[in-house]
Amino acid sequence: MESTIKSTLVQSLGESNGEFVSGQRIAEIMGCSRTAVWKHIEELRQEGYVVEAVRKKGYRIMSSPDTVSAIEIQNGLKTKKLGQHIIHYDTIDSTQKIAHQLVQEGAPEGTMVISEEQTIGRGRLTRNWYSPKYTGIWMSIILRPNLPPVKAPQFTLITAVAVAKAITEVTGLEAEIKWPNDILIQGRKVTGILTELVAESDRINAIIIGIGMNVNQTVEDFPEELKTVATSLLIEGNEPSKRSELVKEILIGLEKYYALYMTEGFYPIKLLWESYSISIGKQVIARTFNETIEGTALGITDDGVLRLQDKNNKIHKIYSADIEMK
Ligand code: BTX
Repeated sequence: MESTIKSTLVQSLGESNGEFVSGQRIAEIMGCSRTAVWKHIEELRQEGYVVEAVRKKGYRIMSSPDTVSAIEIQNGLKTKKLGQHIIHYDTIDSTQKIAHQLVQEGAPEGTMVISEEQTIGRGRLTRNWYSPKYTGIWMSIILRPNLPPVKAPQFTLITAVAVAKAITEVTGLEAEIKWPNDILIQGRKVTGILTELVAESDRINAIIIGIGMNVNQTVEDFPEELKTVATSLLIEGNEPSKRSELVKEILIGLEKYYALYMTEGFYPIKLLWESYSISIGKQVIARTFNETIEGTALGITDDGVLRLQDKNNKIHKIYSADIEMK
């Protein structure tokens, strides 16, 4: 089915909040005959929607397939920019790679790439990100803030707050942030964030925020080397979650915190971030590019840089590192 027809149909049924919508009404909204409406409903059913049809009452959607298609995400999405333009794949090598291409083509702020599966999902440095089909959220969002490039790392922290909040809103689970880019539940990684910068001399051209979230995997679904370090929302909460709902919450939160940051600076984000942080006040080992420092994580600066106090009471500023909790 053509995606605009499908989108109008799903939206007109969705906006009735579980009430029946008559075939006549749908035909008016869509500008087609009632027979055509019936045909489109049949096509929706073939794509996994459960649609109830009752004579003289009309149609209503009982359940939608768990995809992260643009239609599912945009249905009822209350954002101004983020996610208003979505490119959805069934399978792709990496959504970050596609987002970089879109940036070069001039894609507007808020453009998002999402895939049901990634075959070469990327982590930081040269690491891989395991992104199996239909069970997680693998997405990249393009932002174009008018800021100098040094501000880019703060976007990892803004995103972490939006993601942690979305997890709690949708599942009730408590997510924690480990500086700078891990979201953990019960000490295991449920989400990774990869912030990449495209800069022109002294200005940001674009920031590409990659989010990888494990949603409906079971322990058996993870490869051996991840079984003890990774987790999913299903494993932690014993209930499957609808991925499109989580994506919507992430987009709403990210738009809100991004706007807050652009108007009031990093300080309010810092406070929110600290409320989710598990590293602060703890003994940690920070492995930076060229050294390993052990000490107490004191907190983050007003710029989002980690402050670490070693055993000689020297305070180090850590801009980028892997953190191990002791
Ligand atoms: P990171 O470098 O902090 O974490 C990568 C490490 O995390 C891996 O070396 C591995 O040990 C572990 N890992 C790999 N896959 C998973 C997983 N599914 N769950 C938990 N742990 C895992 C984190 O990098 C940033 C990840 C961003 C991923 C998104 S997905 C959408 C976008 N497109 C893309 O290619 N990457 C980003």
